[in-house]
Amino acid sequence: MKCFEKPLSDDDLMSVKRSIKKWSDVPTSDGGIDVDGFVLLNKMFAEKGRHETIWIILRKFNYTDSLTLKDTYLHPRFDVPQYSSAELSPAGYRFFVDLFLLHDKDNDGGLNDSELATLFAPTPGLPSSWVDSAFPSCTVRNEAGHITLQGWLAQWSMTTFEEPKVTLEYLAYLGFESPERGGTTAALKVTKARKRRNRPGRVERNVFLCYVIGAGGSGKSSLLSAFLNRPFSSTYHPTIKPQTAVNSVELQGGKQCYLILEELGELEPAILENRAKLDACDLLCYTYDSSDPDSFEHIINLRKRYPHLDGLPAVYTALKADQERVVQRTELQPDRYTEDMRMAKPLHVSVTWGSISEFFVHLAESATYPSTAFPKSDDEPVDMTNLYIALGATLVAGAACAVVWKRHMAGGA
Ligand SMILES: Nc1nc2c(ncn2[C@@H]2O[C@H](COP(=O)(O)OP(=O)(O)OP(=O)(O)O)[C@@H](O)[C@H]2O)c(=O)[nH]1
Ligand SMILES: [Mg+2]
Repeated sequence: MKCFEKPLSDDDLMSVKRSIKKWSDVPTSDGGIDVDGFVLLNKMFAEKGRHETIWIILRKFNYTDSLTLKDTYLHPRFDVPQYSSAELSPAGYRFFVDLFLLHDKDNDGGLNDSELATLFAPTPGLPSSWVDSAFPSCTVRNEAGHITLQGWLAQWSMTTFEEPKVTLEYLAYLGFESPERGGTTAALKVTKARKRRNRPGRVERNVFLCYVIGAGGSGKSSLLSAFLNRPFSSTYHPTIKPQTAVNSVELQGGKQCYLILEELGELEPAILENRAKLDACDLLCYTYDSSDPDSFEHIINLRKRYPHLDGLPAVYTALKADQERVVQRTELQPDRYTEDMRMAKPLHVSVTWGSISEFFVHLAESATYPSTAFPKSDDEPVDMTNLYIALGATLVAGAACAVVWKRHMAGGA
């Protein structure tokens, strides 16, 4: 139907199957013919001089005369205007779900190396950005270290957000069929332009980018790894190359979104100076180590050096709350510093606490409702911040209070 735009009659189908059988003992089933049968069929066409039939099939699948995929099919026009972003459409997510399930041959909920190899066989290999980031290390894996369906979808959500053209190219290699015959762009969508960030209300996006910035050793990498549900490790490896972690987060009310956490490493100054990079960023997560007196100062210096950071929504976070809290060697203590800006006070969290997952929901909520992560305006009731005061105090009291936090988080949206 696809190739010749008319159905094959039952008789014709029977005779095709019969010819295949005559030539070899490739099995044919009631359902149809398998890959080997199909290849054999084309071989028969070739040997009988029916080359045009083969070319019709190849061209329908977007091959050129040199047997490569058409450039317009691999690289269709797809523009993402400023302040907008690219995301997968429901058809795009459906395609990647089906692809995962098709290739998870052993049904263990993860793609092992050989399953990944067959999945990517029609492509030039893993996208180069995946190789650079040591795929699948920046997303969710199972105990065996294999990417899960959740991680797979998160990885493609991130790729589409960062490099939509790569997603389009792979959709072509992997054989995405648009329901409306429109090509691979039907698997993507462009989000509504996001201009004024501090306008109250929801940002119409499902994929958010959050830069995690703060002093060396404050616990950023550990936060990224907790986001991917990895067990806590006390060994310290300073981050040099930027590092990302992507996962899905369920917002209050059950809606799901994807959150990309990025630690900037030695590129921190270069990225914070780059307007385009900051435009692409949905939220800043400022971190400091509440057990290190010299940690908070880094945030103060950053805000002084890059005043335009204040144009972005931000969440202040005191990490390592399981450790004893010390006085910061800064003129203003973190609570006072944020209070003076009319910002929410730092949340005290620790990756050693199970409640850390609630913090990621808070980040995703802040990215979705960015006006909540800006200084409070005069006409807003100030007691909104009490939520955070309560949070800071109860959390430091110990992990037992994690439940309290949960209740606060639930009540505070
Ligand atoms: N007790 C405790 N230790 C933590 C916590 N989070 C991180 N650490 C430890 O703090 C050290 C530094 O953590 P990292 O996550 O590597 O810090 P970082 O901010 O990524 O550091 P740079 O990459 O150098 O900027 C490591 O030894 C971690 O194990 C925490 O919540 N509690
Ligand atoms: Mg790090």
